[in-house]
Amino acid sequence: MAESAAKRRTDSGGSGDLNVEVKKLKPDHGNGRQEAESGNILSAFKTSAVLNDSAREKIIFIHGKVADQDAVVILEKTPIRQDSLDELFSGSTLKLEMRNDIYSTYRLQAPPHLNEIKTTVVCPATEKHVKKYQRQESFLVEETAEDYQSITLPYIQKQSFSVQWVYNVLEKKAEAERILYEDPDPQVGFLLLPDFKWDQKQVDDLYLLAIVHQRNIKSLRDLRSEHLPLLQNVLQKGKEQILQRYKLPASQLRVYLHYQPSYYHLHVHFTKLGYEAPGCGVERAHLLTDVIQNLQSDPRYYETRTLYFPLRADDGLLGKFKEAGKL
Ligand code: GTA
Repeated sequence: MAESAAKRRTDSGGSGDLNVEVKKLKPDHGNGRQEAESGNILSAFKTSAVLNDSAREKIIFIHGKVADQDAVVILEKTPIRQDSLDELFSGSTLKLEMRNDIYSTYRLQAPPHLNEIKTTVVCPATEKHVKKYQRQESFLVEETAEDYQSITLPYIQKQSFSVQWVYNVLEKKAEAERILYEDPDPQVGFLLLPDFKWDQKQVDDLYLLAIVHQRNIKSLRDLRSEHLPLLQNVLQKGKEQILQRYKLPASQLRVYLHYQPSYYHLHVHFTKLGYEAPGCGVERAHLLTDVIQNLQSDPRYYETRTLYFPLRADDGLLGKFKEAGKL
């Protein structure tokens, strides 16, 4: 996140008081009907542990409880927008910290609407969510085609995160107003919408997701040459939409799939090239253009190849690879 981080504020505002306004979302029990309420879900949040934090990225992942339900809260300082600078300079109070020769430092107190904290709440959170956000060592796994069939596939069929949120998006039961584009074709169609990591305030950290309509493609591993029209369509129309809406040409985009993903319904990440999005490293991200070429040269490329990916120390799948003597 180096480029964006450099643009973020370095004054944390001090006390750690949680005085943020959030929309309270009633758990939707899987049917996607969410009711927005005014109020502050975090006023009832009791912190039990900080799972991870980064002073450089200005982000903290917290585990706690809301009533008797486990929850994970992610607080993240957002980048300073260029178009807010005039208001920031004229509408803030400035407190001098020190002055020395030509150098001086201040604490700038910005108007509240220019000093928001992006807040993500996962509630109720499963143990798997808590583990996902916890700081942990990672290990690189080597997965042959046979390992996928005997270790990974049985594991993900039983243990993966629910994809209910994906179905809610596809069925317009949630986030319908956030959808930027839809190609409704059942075979090659997809929806394009902002990833929930992006607050859409600036394009510096642009992050969109393309979620395909086909429901039987779990991940990169399931891709075959028959999926080429789908992948080409996502790449082409995704790029066109981003150029039209955000004036970003394809040369400014990183378009990729994760292997392993967290959610086993095929989706493609579109991020701005200069933004180091979580999970964009070579050990996890596969450029869509490479995926297309690999399938063009070998229709069974992803069925047969050994694939490498990182897993966190207490990931159950890592345990399965260890049990099988693969690590
Ligand atoms: N629009 O409800 C949703 C939603 N959910 C539940 C997930 N996503 C959603 N988008 C919308 N609505 O990019 C997004 C995720 C992710 C993508 C799934 O779907 O933000 P993936 O299957 O390849 O899984 O992609 P991935 O990349 O592991 O998931 P994720 O959540 O991005 O986690 C990777 C790492 O990113 C985490 O370990 C953590 O370090 C970091 N991270 C996660 N969430 C946040 C956050 N809110 N803010 C900052 N960093 C985060």
